[in-house]
Amino acid sequence: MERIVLHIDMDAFFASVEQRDHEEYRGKPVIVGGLGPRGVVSTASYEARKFGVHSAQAMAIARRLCPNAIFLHPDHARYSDVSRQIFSILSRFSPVIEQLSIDEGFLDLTGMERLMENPRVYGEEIKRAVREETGLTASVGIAPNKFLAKLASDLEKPDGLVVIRPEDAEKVLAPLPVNRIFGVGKKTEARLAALGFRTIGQLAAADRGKLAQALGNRMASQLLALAHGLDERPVEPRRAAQSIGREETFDEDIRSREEAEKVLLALSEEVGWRLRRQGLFARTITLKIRLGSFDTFTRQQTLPEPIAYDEDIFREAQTLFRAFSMPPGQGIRLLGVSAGNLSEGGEVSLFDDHEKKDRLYGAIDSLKRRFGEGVVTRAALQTPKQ
Ligand code: TTP
Ligand code: MG
Repeated sequence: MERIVLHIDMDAFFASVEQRDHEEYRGKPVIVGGLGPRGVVSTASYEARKFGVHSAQAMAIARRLCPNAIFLHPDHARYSDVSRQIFSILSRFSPVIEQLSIDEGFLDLTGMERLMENPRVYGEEIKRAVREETGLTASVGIAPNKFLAKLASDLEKPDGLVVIRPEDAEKVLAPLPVNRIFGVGKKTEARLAALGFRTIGQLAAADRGKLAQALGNRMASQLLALAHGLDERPVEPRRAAQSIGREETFDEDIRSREEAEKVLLALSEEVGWRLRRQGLFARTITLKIRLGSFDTFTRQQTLPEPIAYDEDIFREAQTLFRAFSMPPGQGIRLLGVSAGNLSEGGEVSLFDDHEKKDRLYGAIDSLKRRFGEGVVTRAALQTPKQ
């Protein structure tokens, strides 16, 4: 059966919330992200993007490109509230919603033809409801599957609405670069370029046997299907988790930094395992420290790349911990590590870069599934207590 899938993605989400809530920021370049020396841009308003500022860029570079921008620290709690409001609006328009991240999701509109005049008008109604009730603009794509719907929502950002009809899919795809296919990162792009494929149209016309020889059967078929605009993945109703965290309170306050780092490693491994089990990646790592005095501190780092491996999570938690200056004479009562700003990273790591690590973690995770979480831990945790 022909499906109708709608993808909606808020425009410059964090920055737009800030501009909505502060009249004096409107029409001006606004950059949201980590403001410390290792800070990374979470997002930039469209006014700031004109200067070349973009998500995941080092804040130091953004400052150089656009020194007169308004620089803001992200207020995740507020963005999460707005996100909840958006998804509750969307739930009036389809019973089947898959939330992909804080500001984007898929709606399955298949079978709802009688409820809507036509998909475009329905898309306009959804955009209007979101705008009127939240004061924010969104971009919408409507197509016969997820791949095309997501691609469509991006084509006329911001405030866009693009419908790709099944019969137009290949025509729309043909001129686009191959990296518009999800899962095609820098490495796959380079491999495809070496084979002479730069556009999706060129890839669609590729000889299957030759492609399989170069890239393996599985990847060749996946790429070819997508290049022809075919994607069978269903819209799977679910709510994206906002964050995944683990914390531990100690019977006796911890006084050695080394001891604390061992706990952080264990917590990072648990968080990593939970992320990977759900196919999620995180762009923010938060460290929580509660002292013997019950004073509680959180420190947060936003990252250029989404992560899910234990060692990456631990590295961030450790860096945050080392930068934390402990008030003298205090012990640590509780430590916590949490991963936020979650996205479905499965797509990002589908093909390249992570293959080796994915195999390693695949093995570790399958042991954990079979024998319980405690079965595999790192060498550093097994050294006897001094
Ligand atoms: P996106 O939807 O990727 O970006 P955006 O909404 O800011 O801009 P647009 O969709 O119009 O291109 O991400 C949604 C939010 O997630 C974004 O506002 C901030 C956060 N985010 C990060 O913190 N780090 C990142 O690297 C990215 C891409 C997004
Ligand atoms: Mg967005």
